[in-house]
Amino acid sequence: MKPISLTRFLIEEQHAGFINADLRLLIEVVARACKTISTAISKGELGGVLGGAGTGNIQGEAQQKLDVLSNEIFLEANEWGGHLAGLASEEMEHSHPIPNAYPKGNYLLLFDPLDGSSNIDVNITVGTIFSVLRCPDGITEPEDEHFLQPGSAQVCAGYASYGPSTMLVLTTGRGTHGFTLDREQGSFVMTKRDMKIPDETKEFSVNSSNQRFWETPMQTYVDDMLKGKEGPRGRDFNMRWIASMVADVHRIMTRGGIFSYPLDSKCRDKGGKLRLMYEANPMSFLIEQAGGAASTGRMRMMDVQPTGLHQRVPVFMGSKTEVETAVKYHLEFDAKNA
Ligand code: AHM
Ligand code: MG
Repeated sequence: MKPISLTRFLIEEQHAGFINADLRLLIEVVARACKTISTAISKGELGGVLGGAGTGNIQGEAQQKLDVLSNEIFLEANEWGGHLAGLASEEMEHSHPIPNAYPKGNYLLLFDPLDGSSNIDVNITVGTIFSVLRCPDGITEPEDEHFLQPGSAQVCAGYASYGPSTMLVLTTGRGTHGFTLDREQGSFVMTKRDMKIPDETKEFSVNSSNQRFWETPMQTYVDDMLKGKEGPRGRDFNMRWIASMVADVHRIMTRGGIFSYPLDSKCRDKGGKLRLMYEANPMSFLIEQAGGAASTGRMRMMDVQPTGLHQRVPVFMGSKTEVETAVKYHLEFDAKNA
């Protein structure tokens, strides 16, 4: 079958009644913004976009020039199209309602414009993550509280992975599909329809330099994997950690595995390291739609009722059986220590 473009895929989804014209436009605009970010990243040092911006975001993290630039690209691209009521980003303390000068739509867009920022300056894959929610009925000027909907309310989620090739991976609730950027044509082309994550895996992804800070059940879970064939898991495991969630999740989306950023004593007060609304939830939606599972270690990620725009959570996602195993370690520990 001849590969189809993202545009054709979306138009066909619209004609079949699965998405409406506004959501189609929204996804097209997001894809265009990702292309612009991809172009900036691919220029590397020549584009003058590497290095620190000299500013910090609300979460106390030093911003890179590309964090700031990608955030501006997303805001600029999405403000005027008439498909959104508001936006929220990792890089902005509060949500951003669409200015009155522009037409307004019914969707809310949340995004991490440049995920894996620590990898920018070393030419390793980074990404953009986004999540789309409906604006509650009757609200024309959404505030932070209107974004606080569980992941199960998402109507669309996706990420762009800026690696050796740029990919856009997308779900609107009917499977997860991958598109590769054809730079000569300037368009995303479907290269993976209906991605499926293998249920079982022998590969885990975690920053094990944090091991001594983890909770006991996480320590036991990883110890048991490291014991390999001779241990309780009865098989050898491999480990990968890119420190770009998009790149690690994309590998898992392609060949299976479990990605984890667990609770540890350094981030316990904050609830975890990764952010629920624009990192964990959109990735969970994509993973579940590809047959995988996503959990906090104690409950389904997409059932978490959010309490803050920048809320953090522990994360376990990927191959279904492996995520269930990780959750079992946590729940059994909790039951014994109740
Ligand atoms: P960022 O959004 O500020 O880039 O932070 C999120 C990133 C994830 O992409 C990645 O999985 C994690 O932070 C890496 O953390 P660490 O440096 O602790 O390994
Ligand atoms: Mg991030």
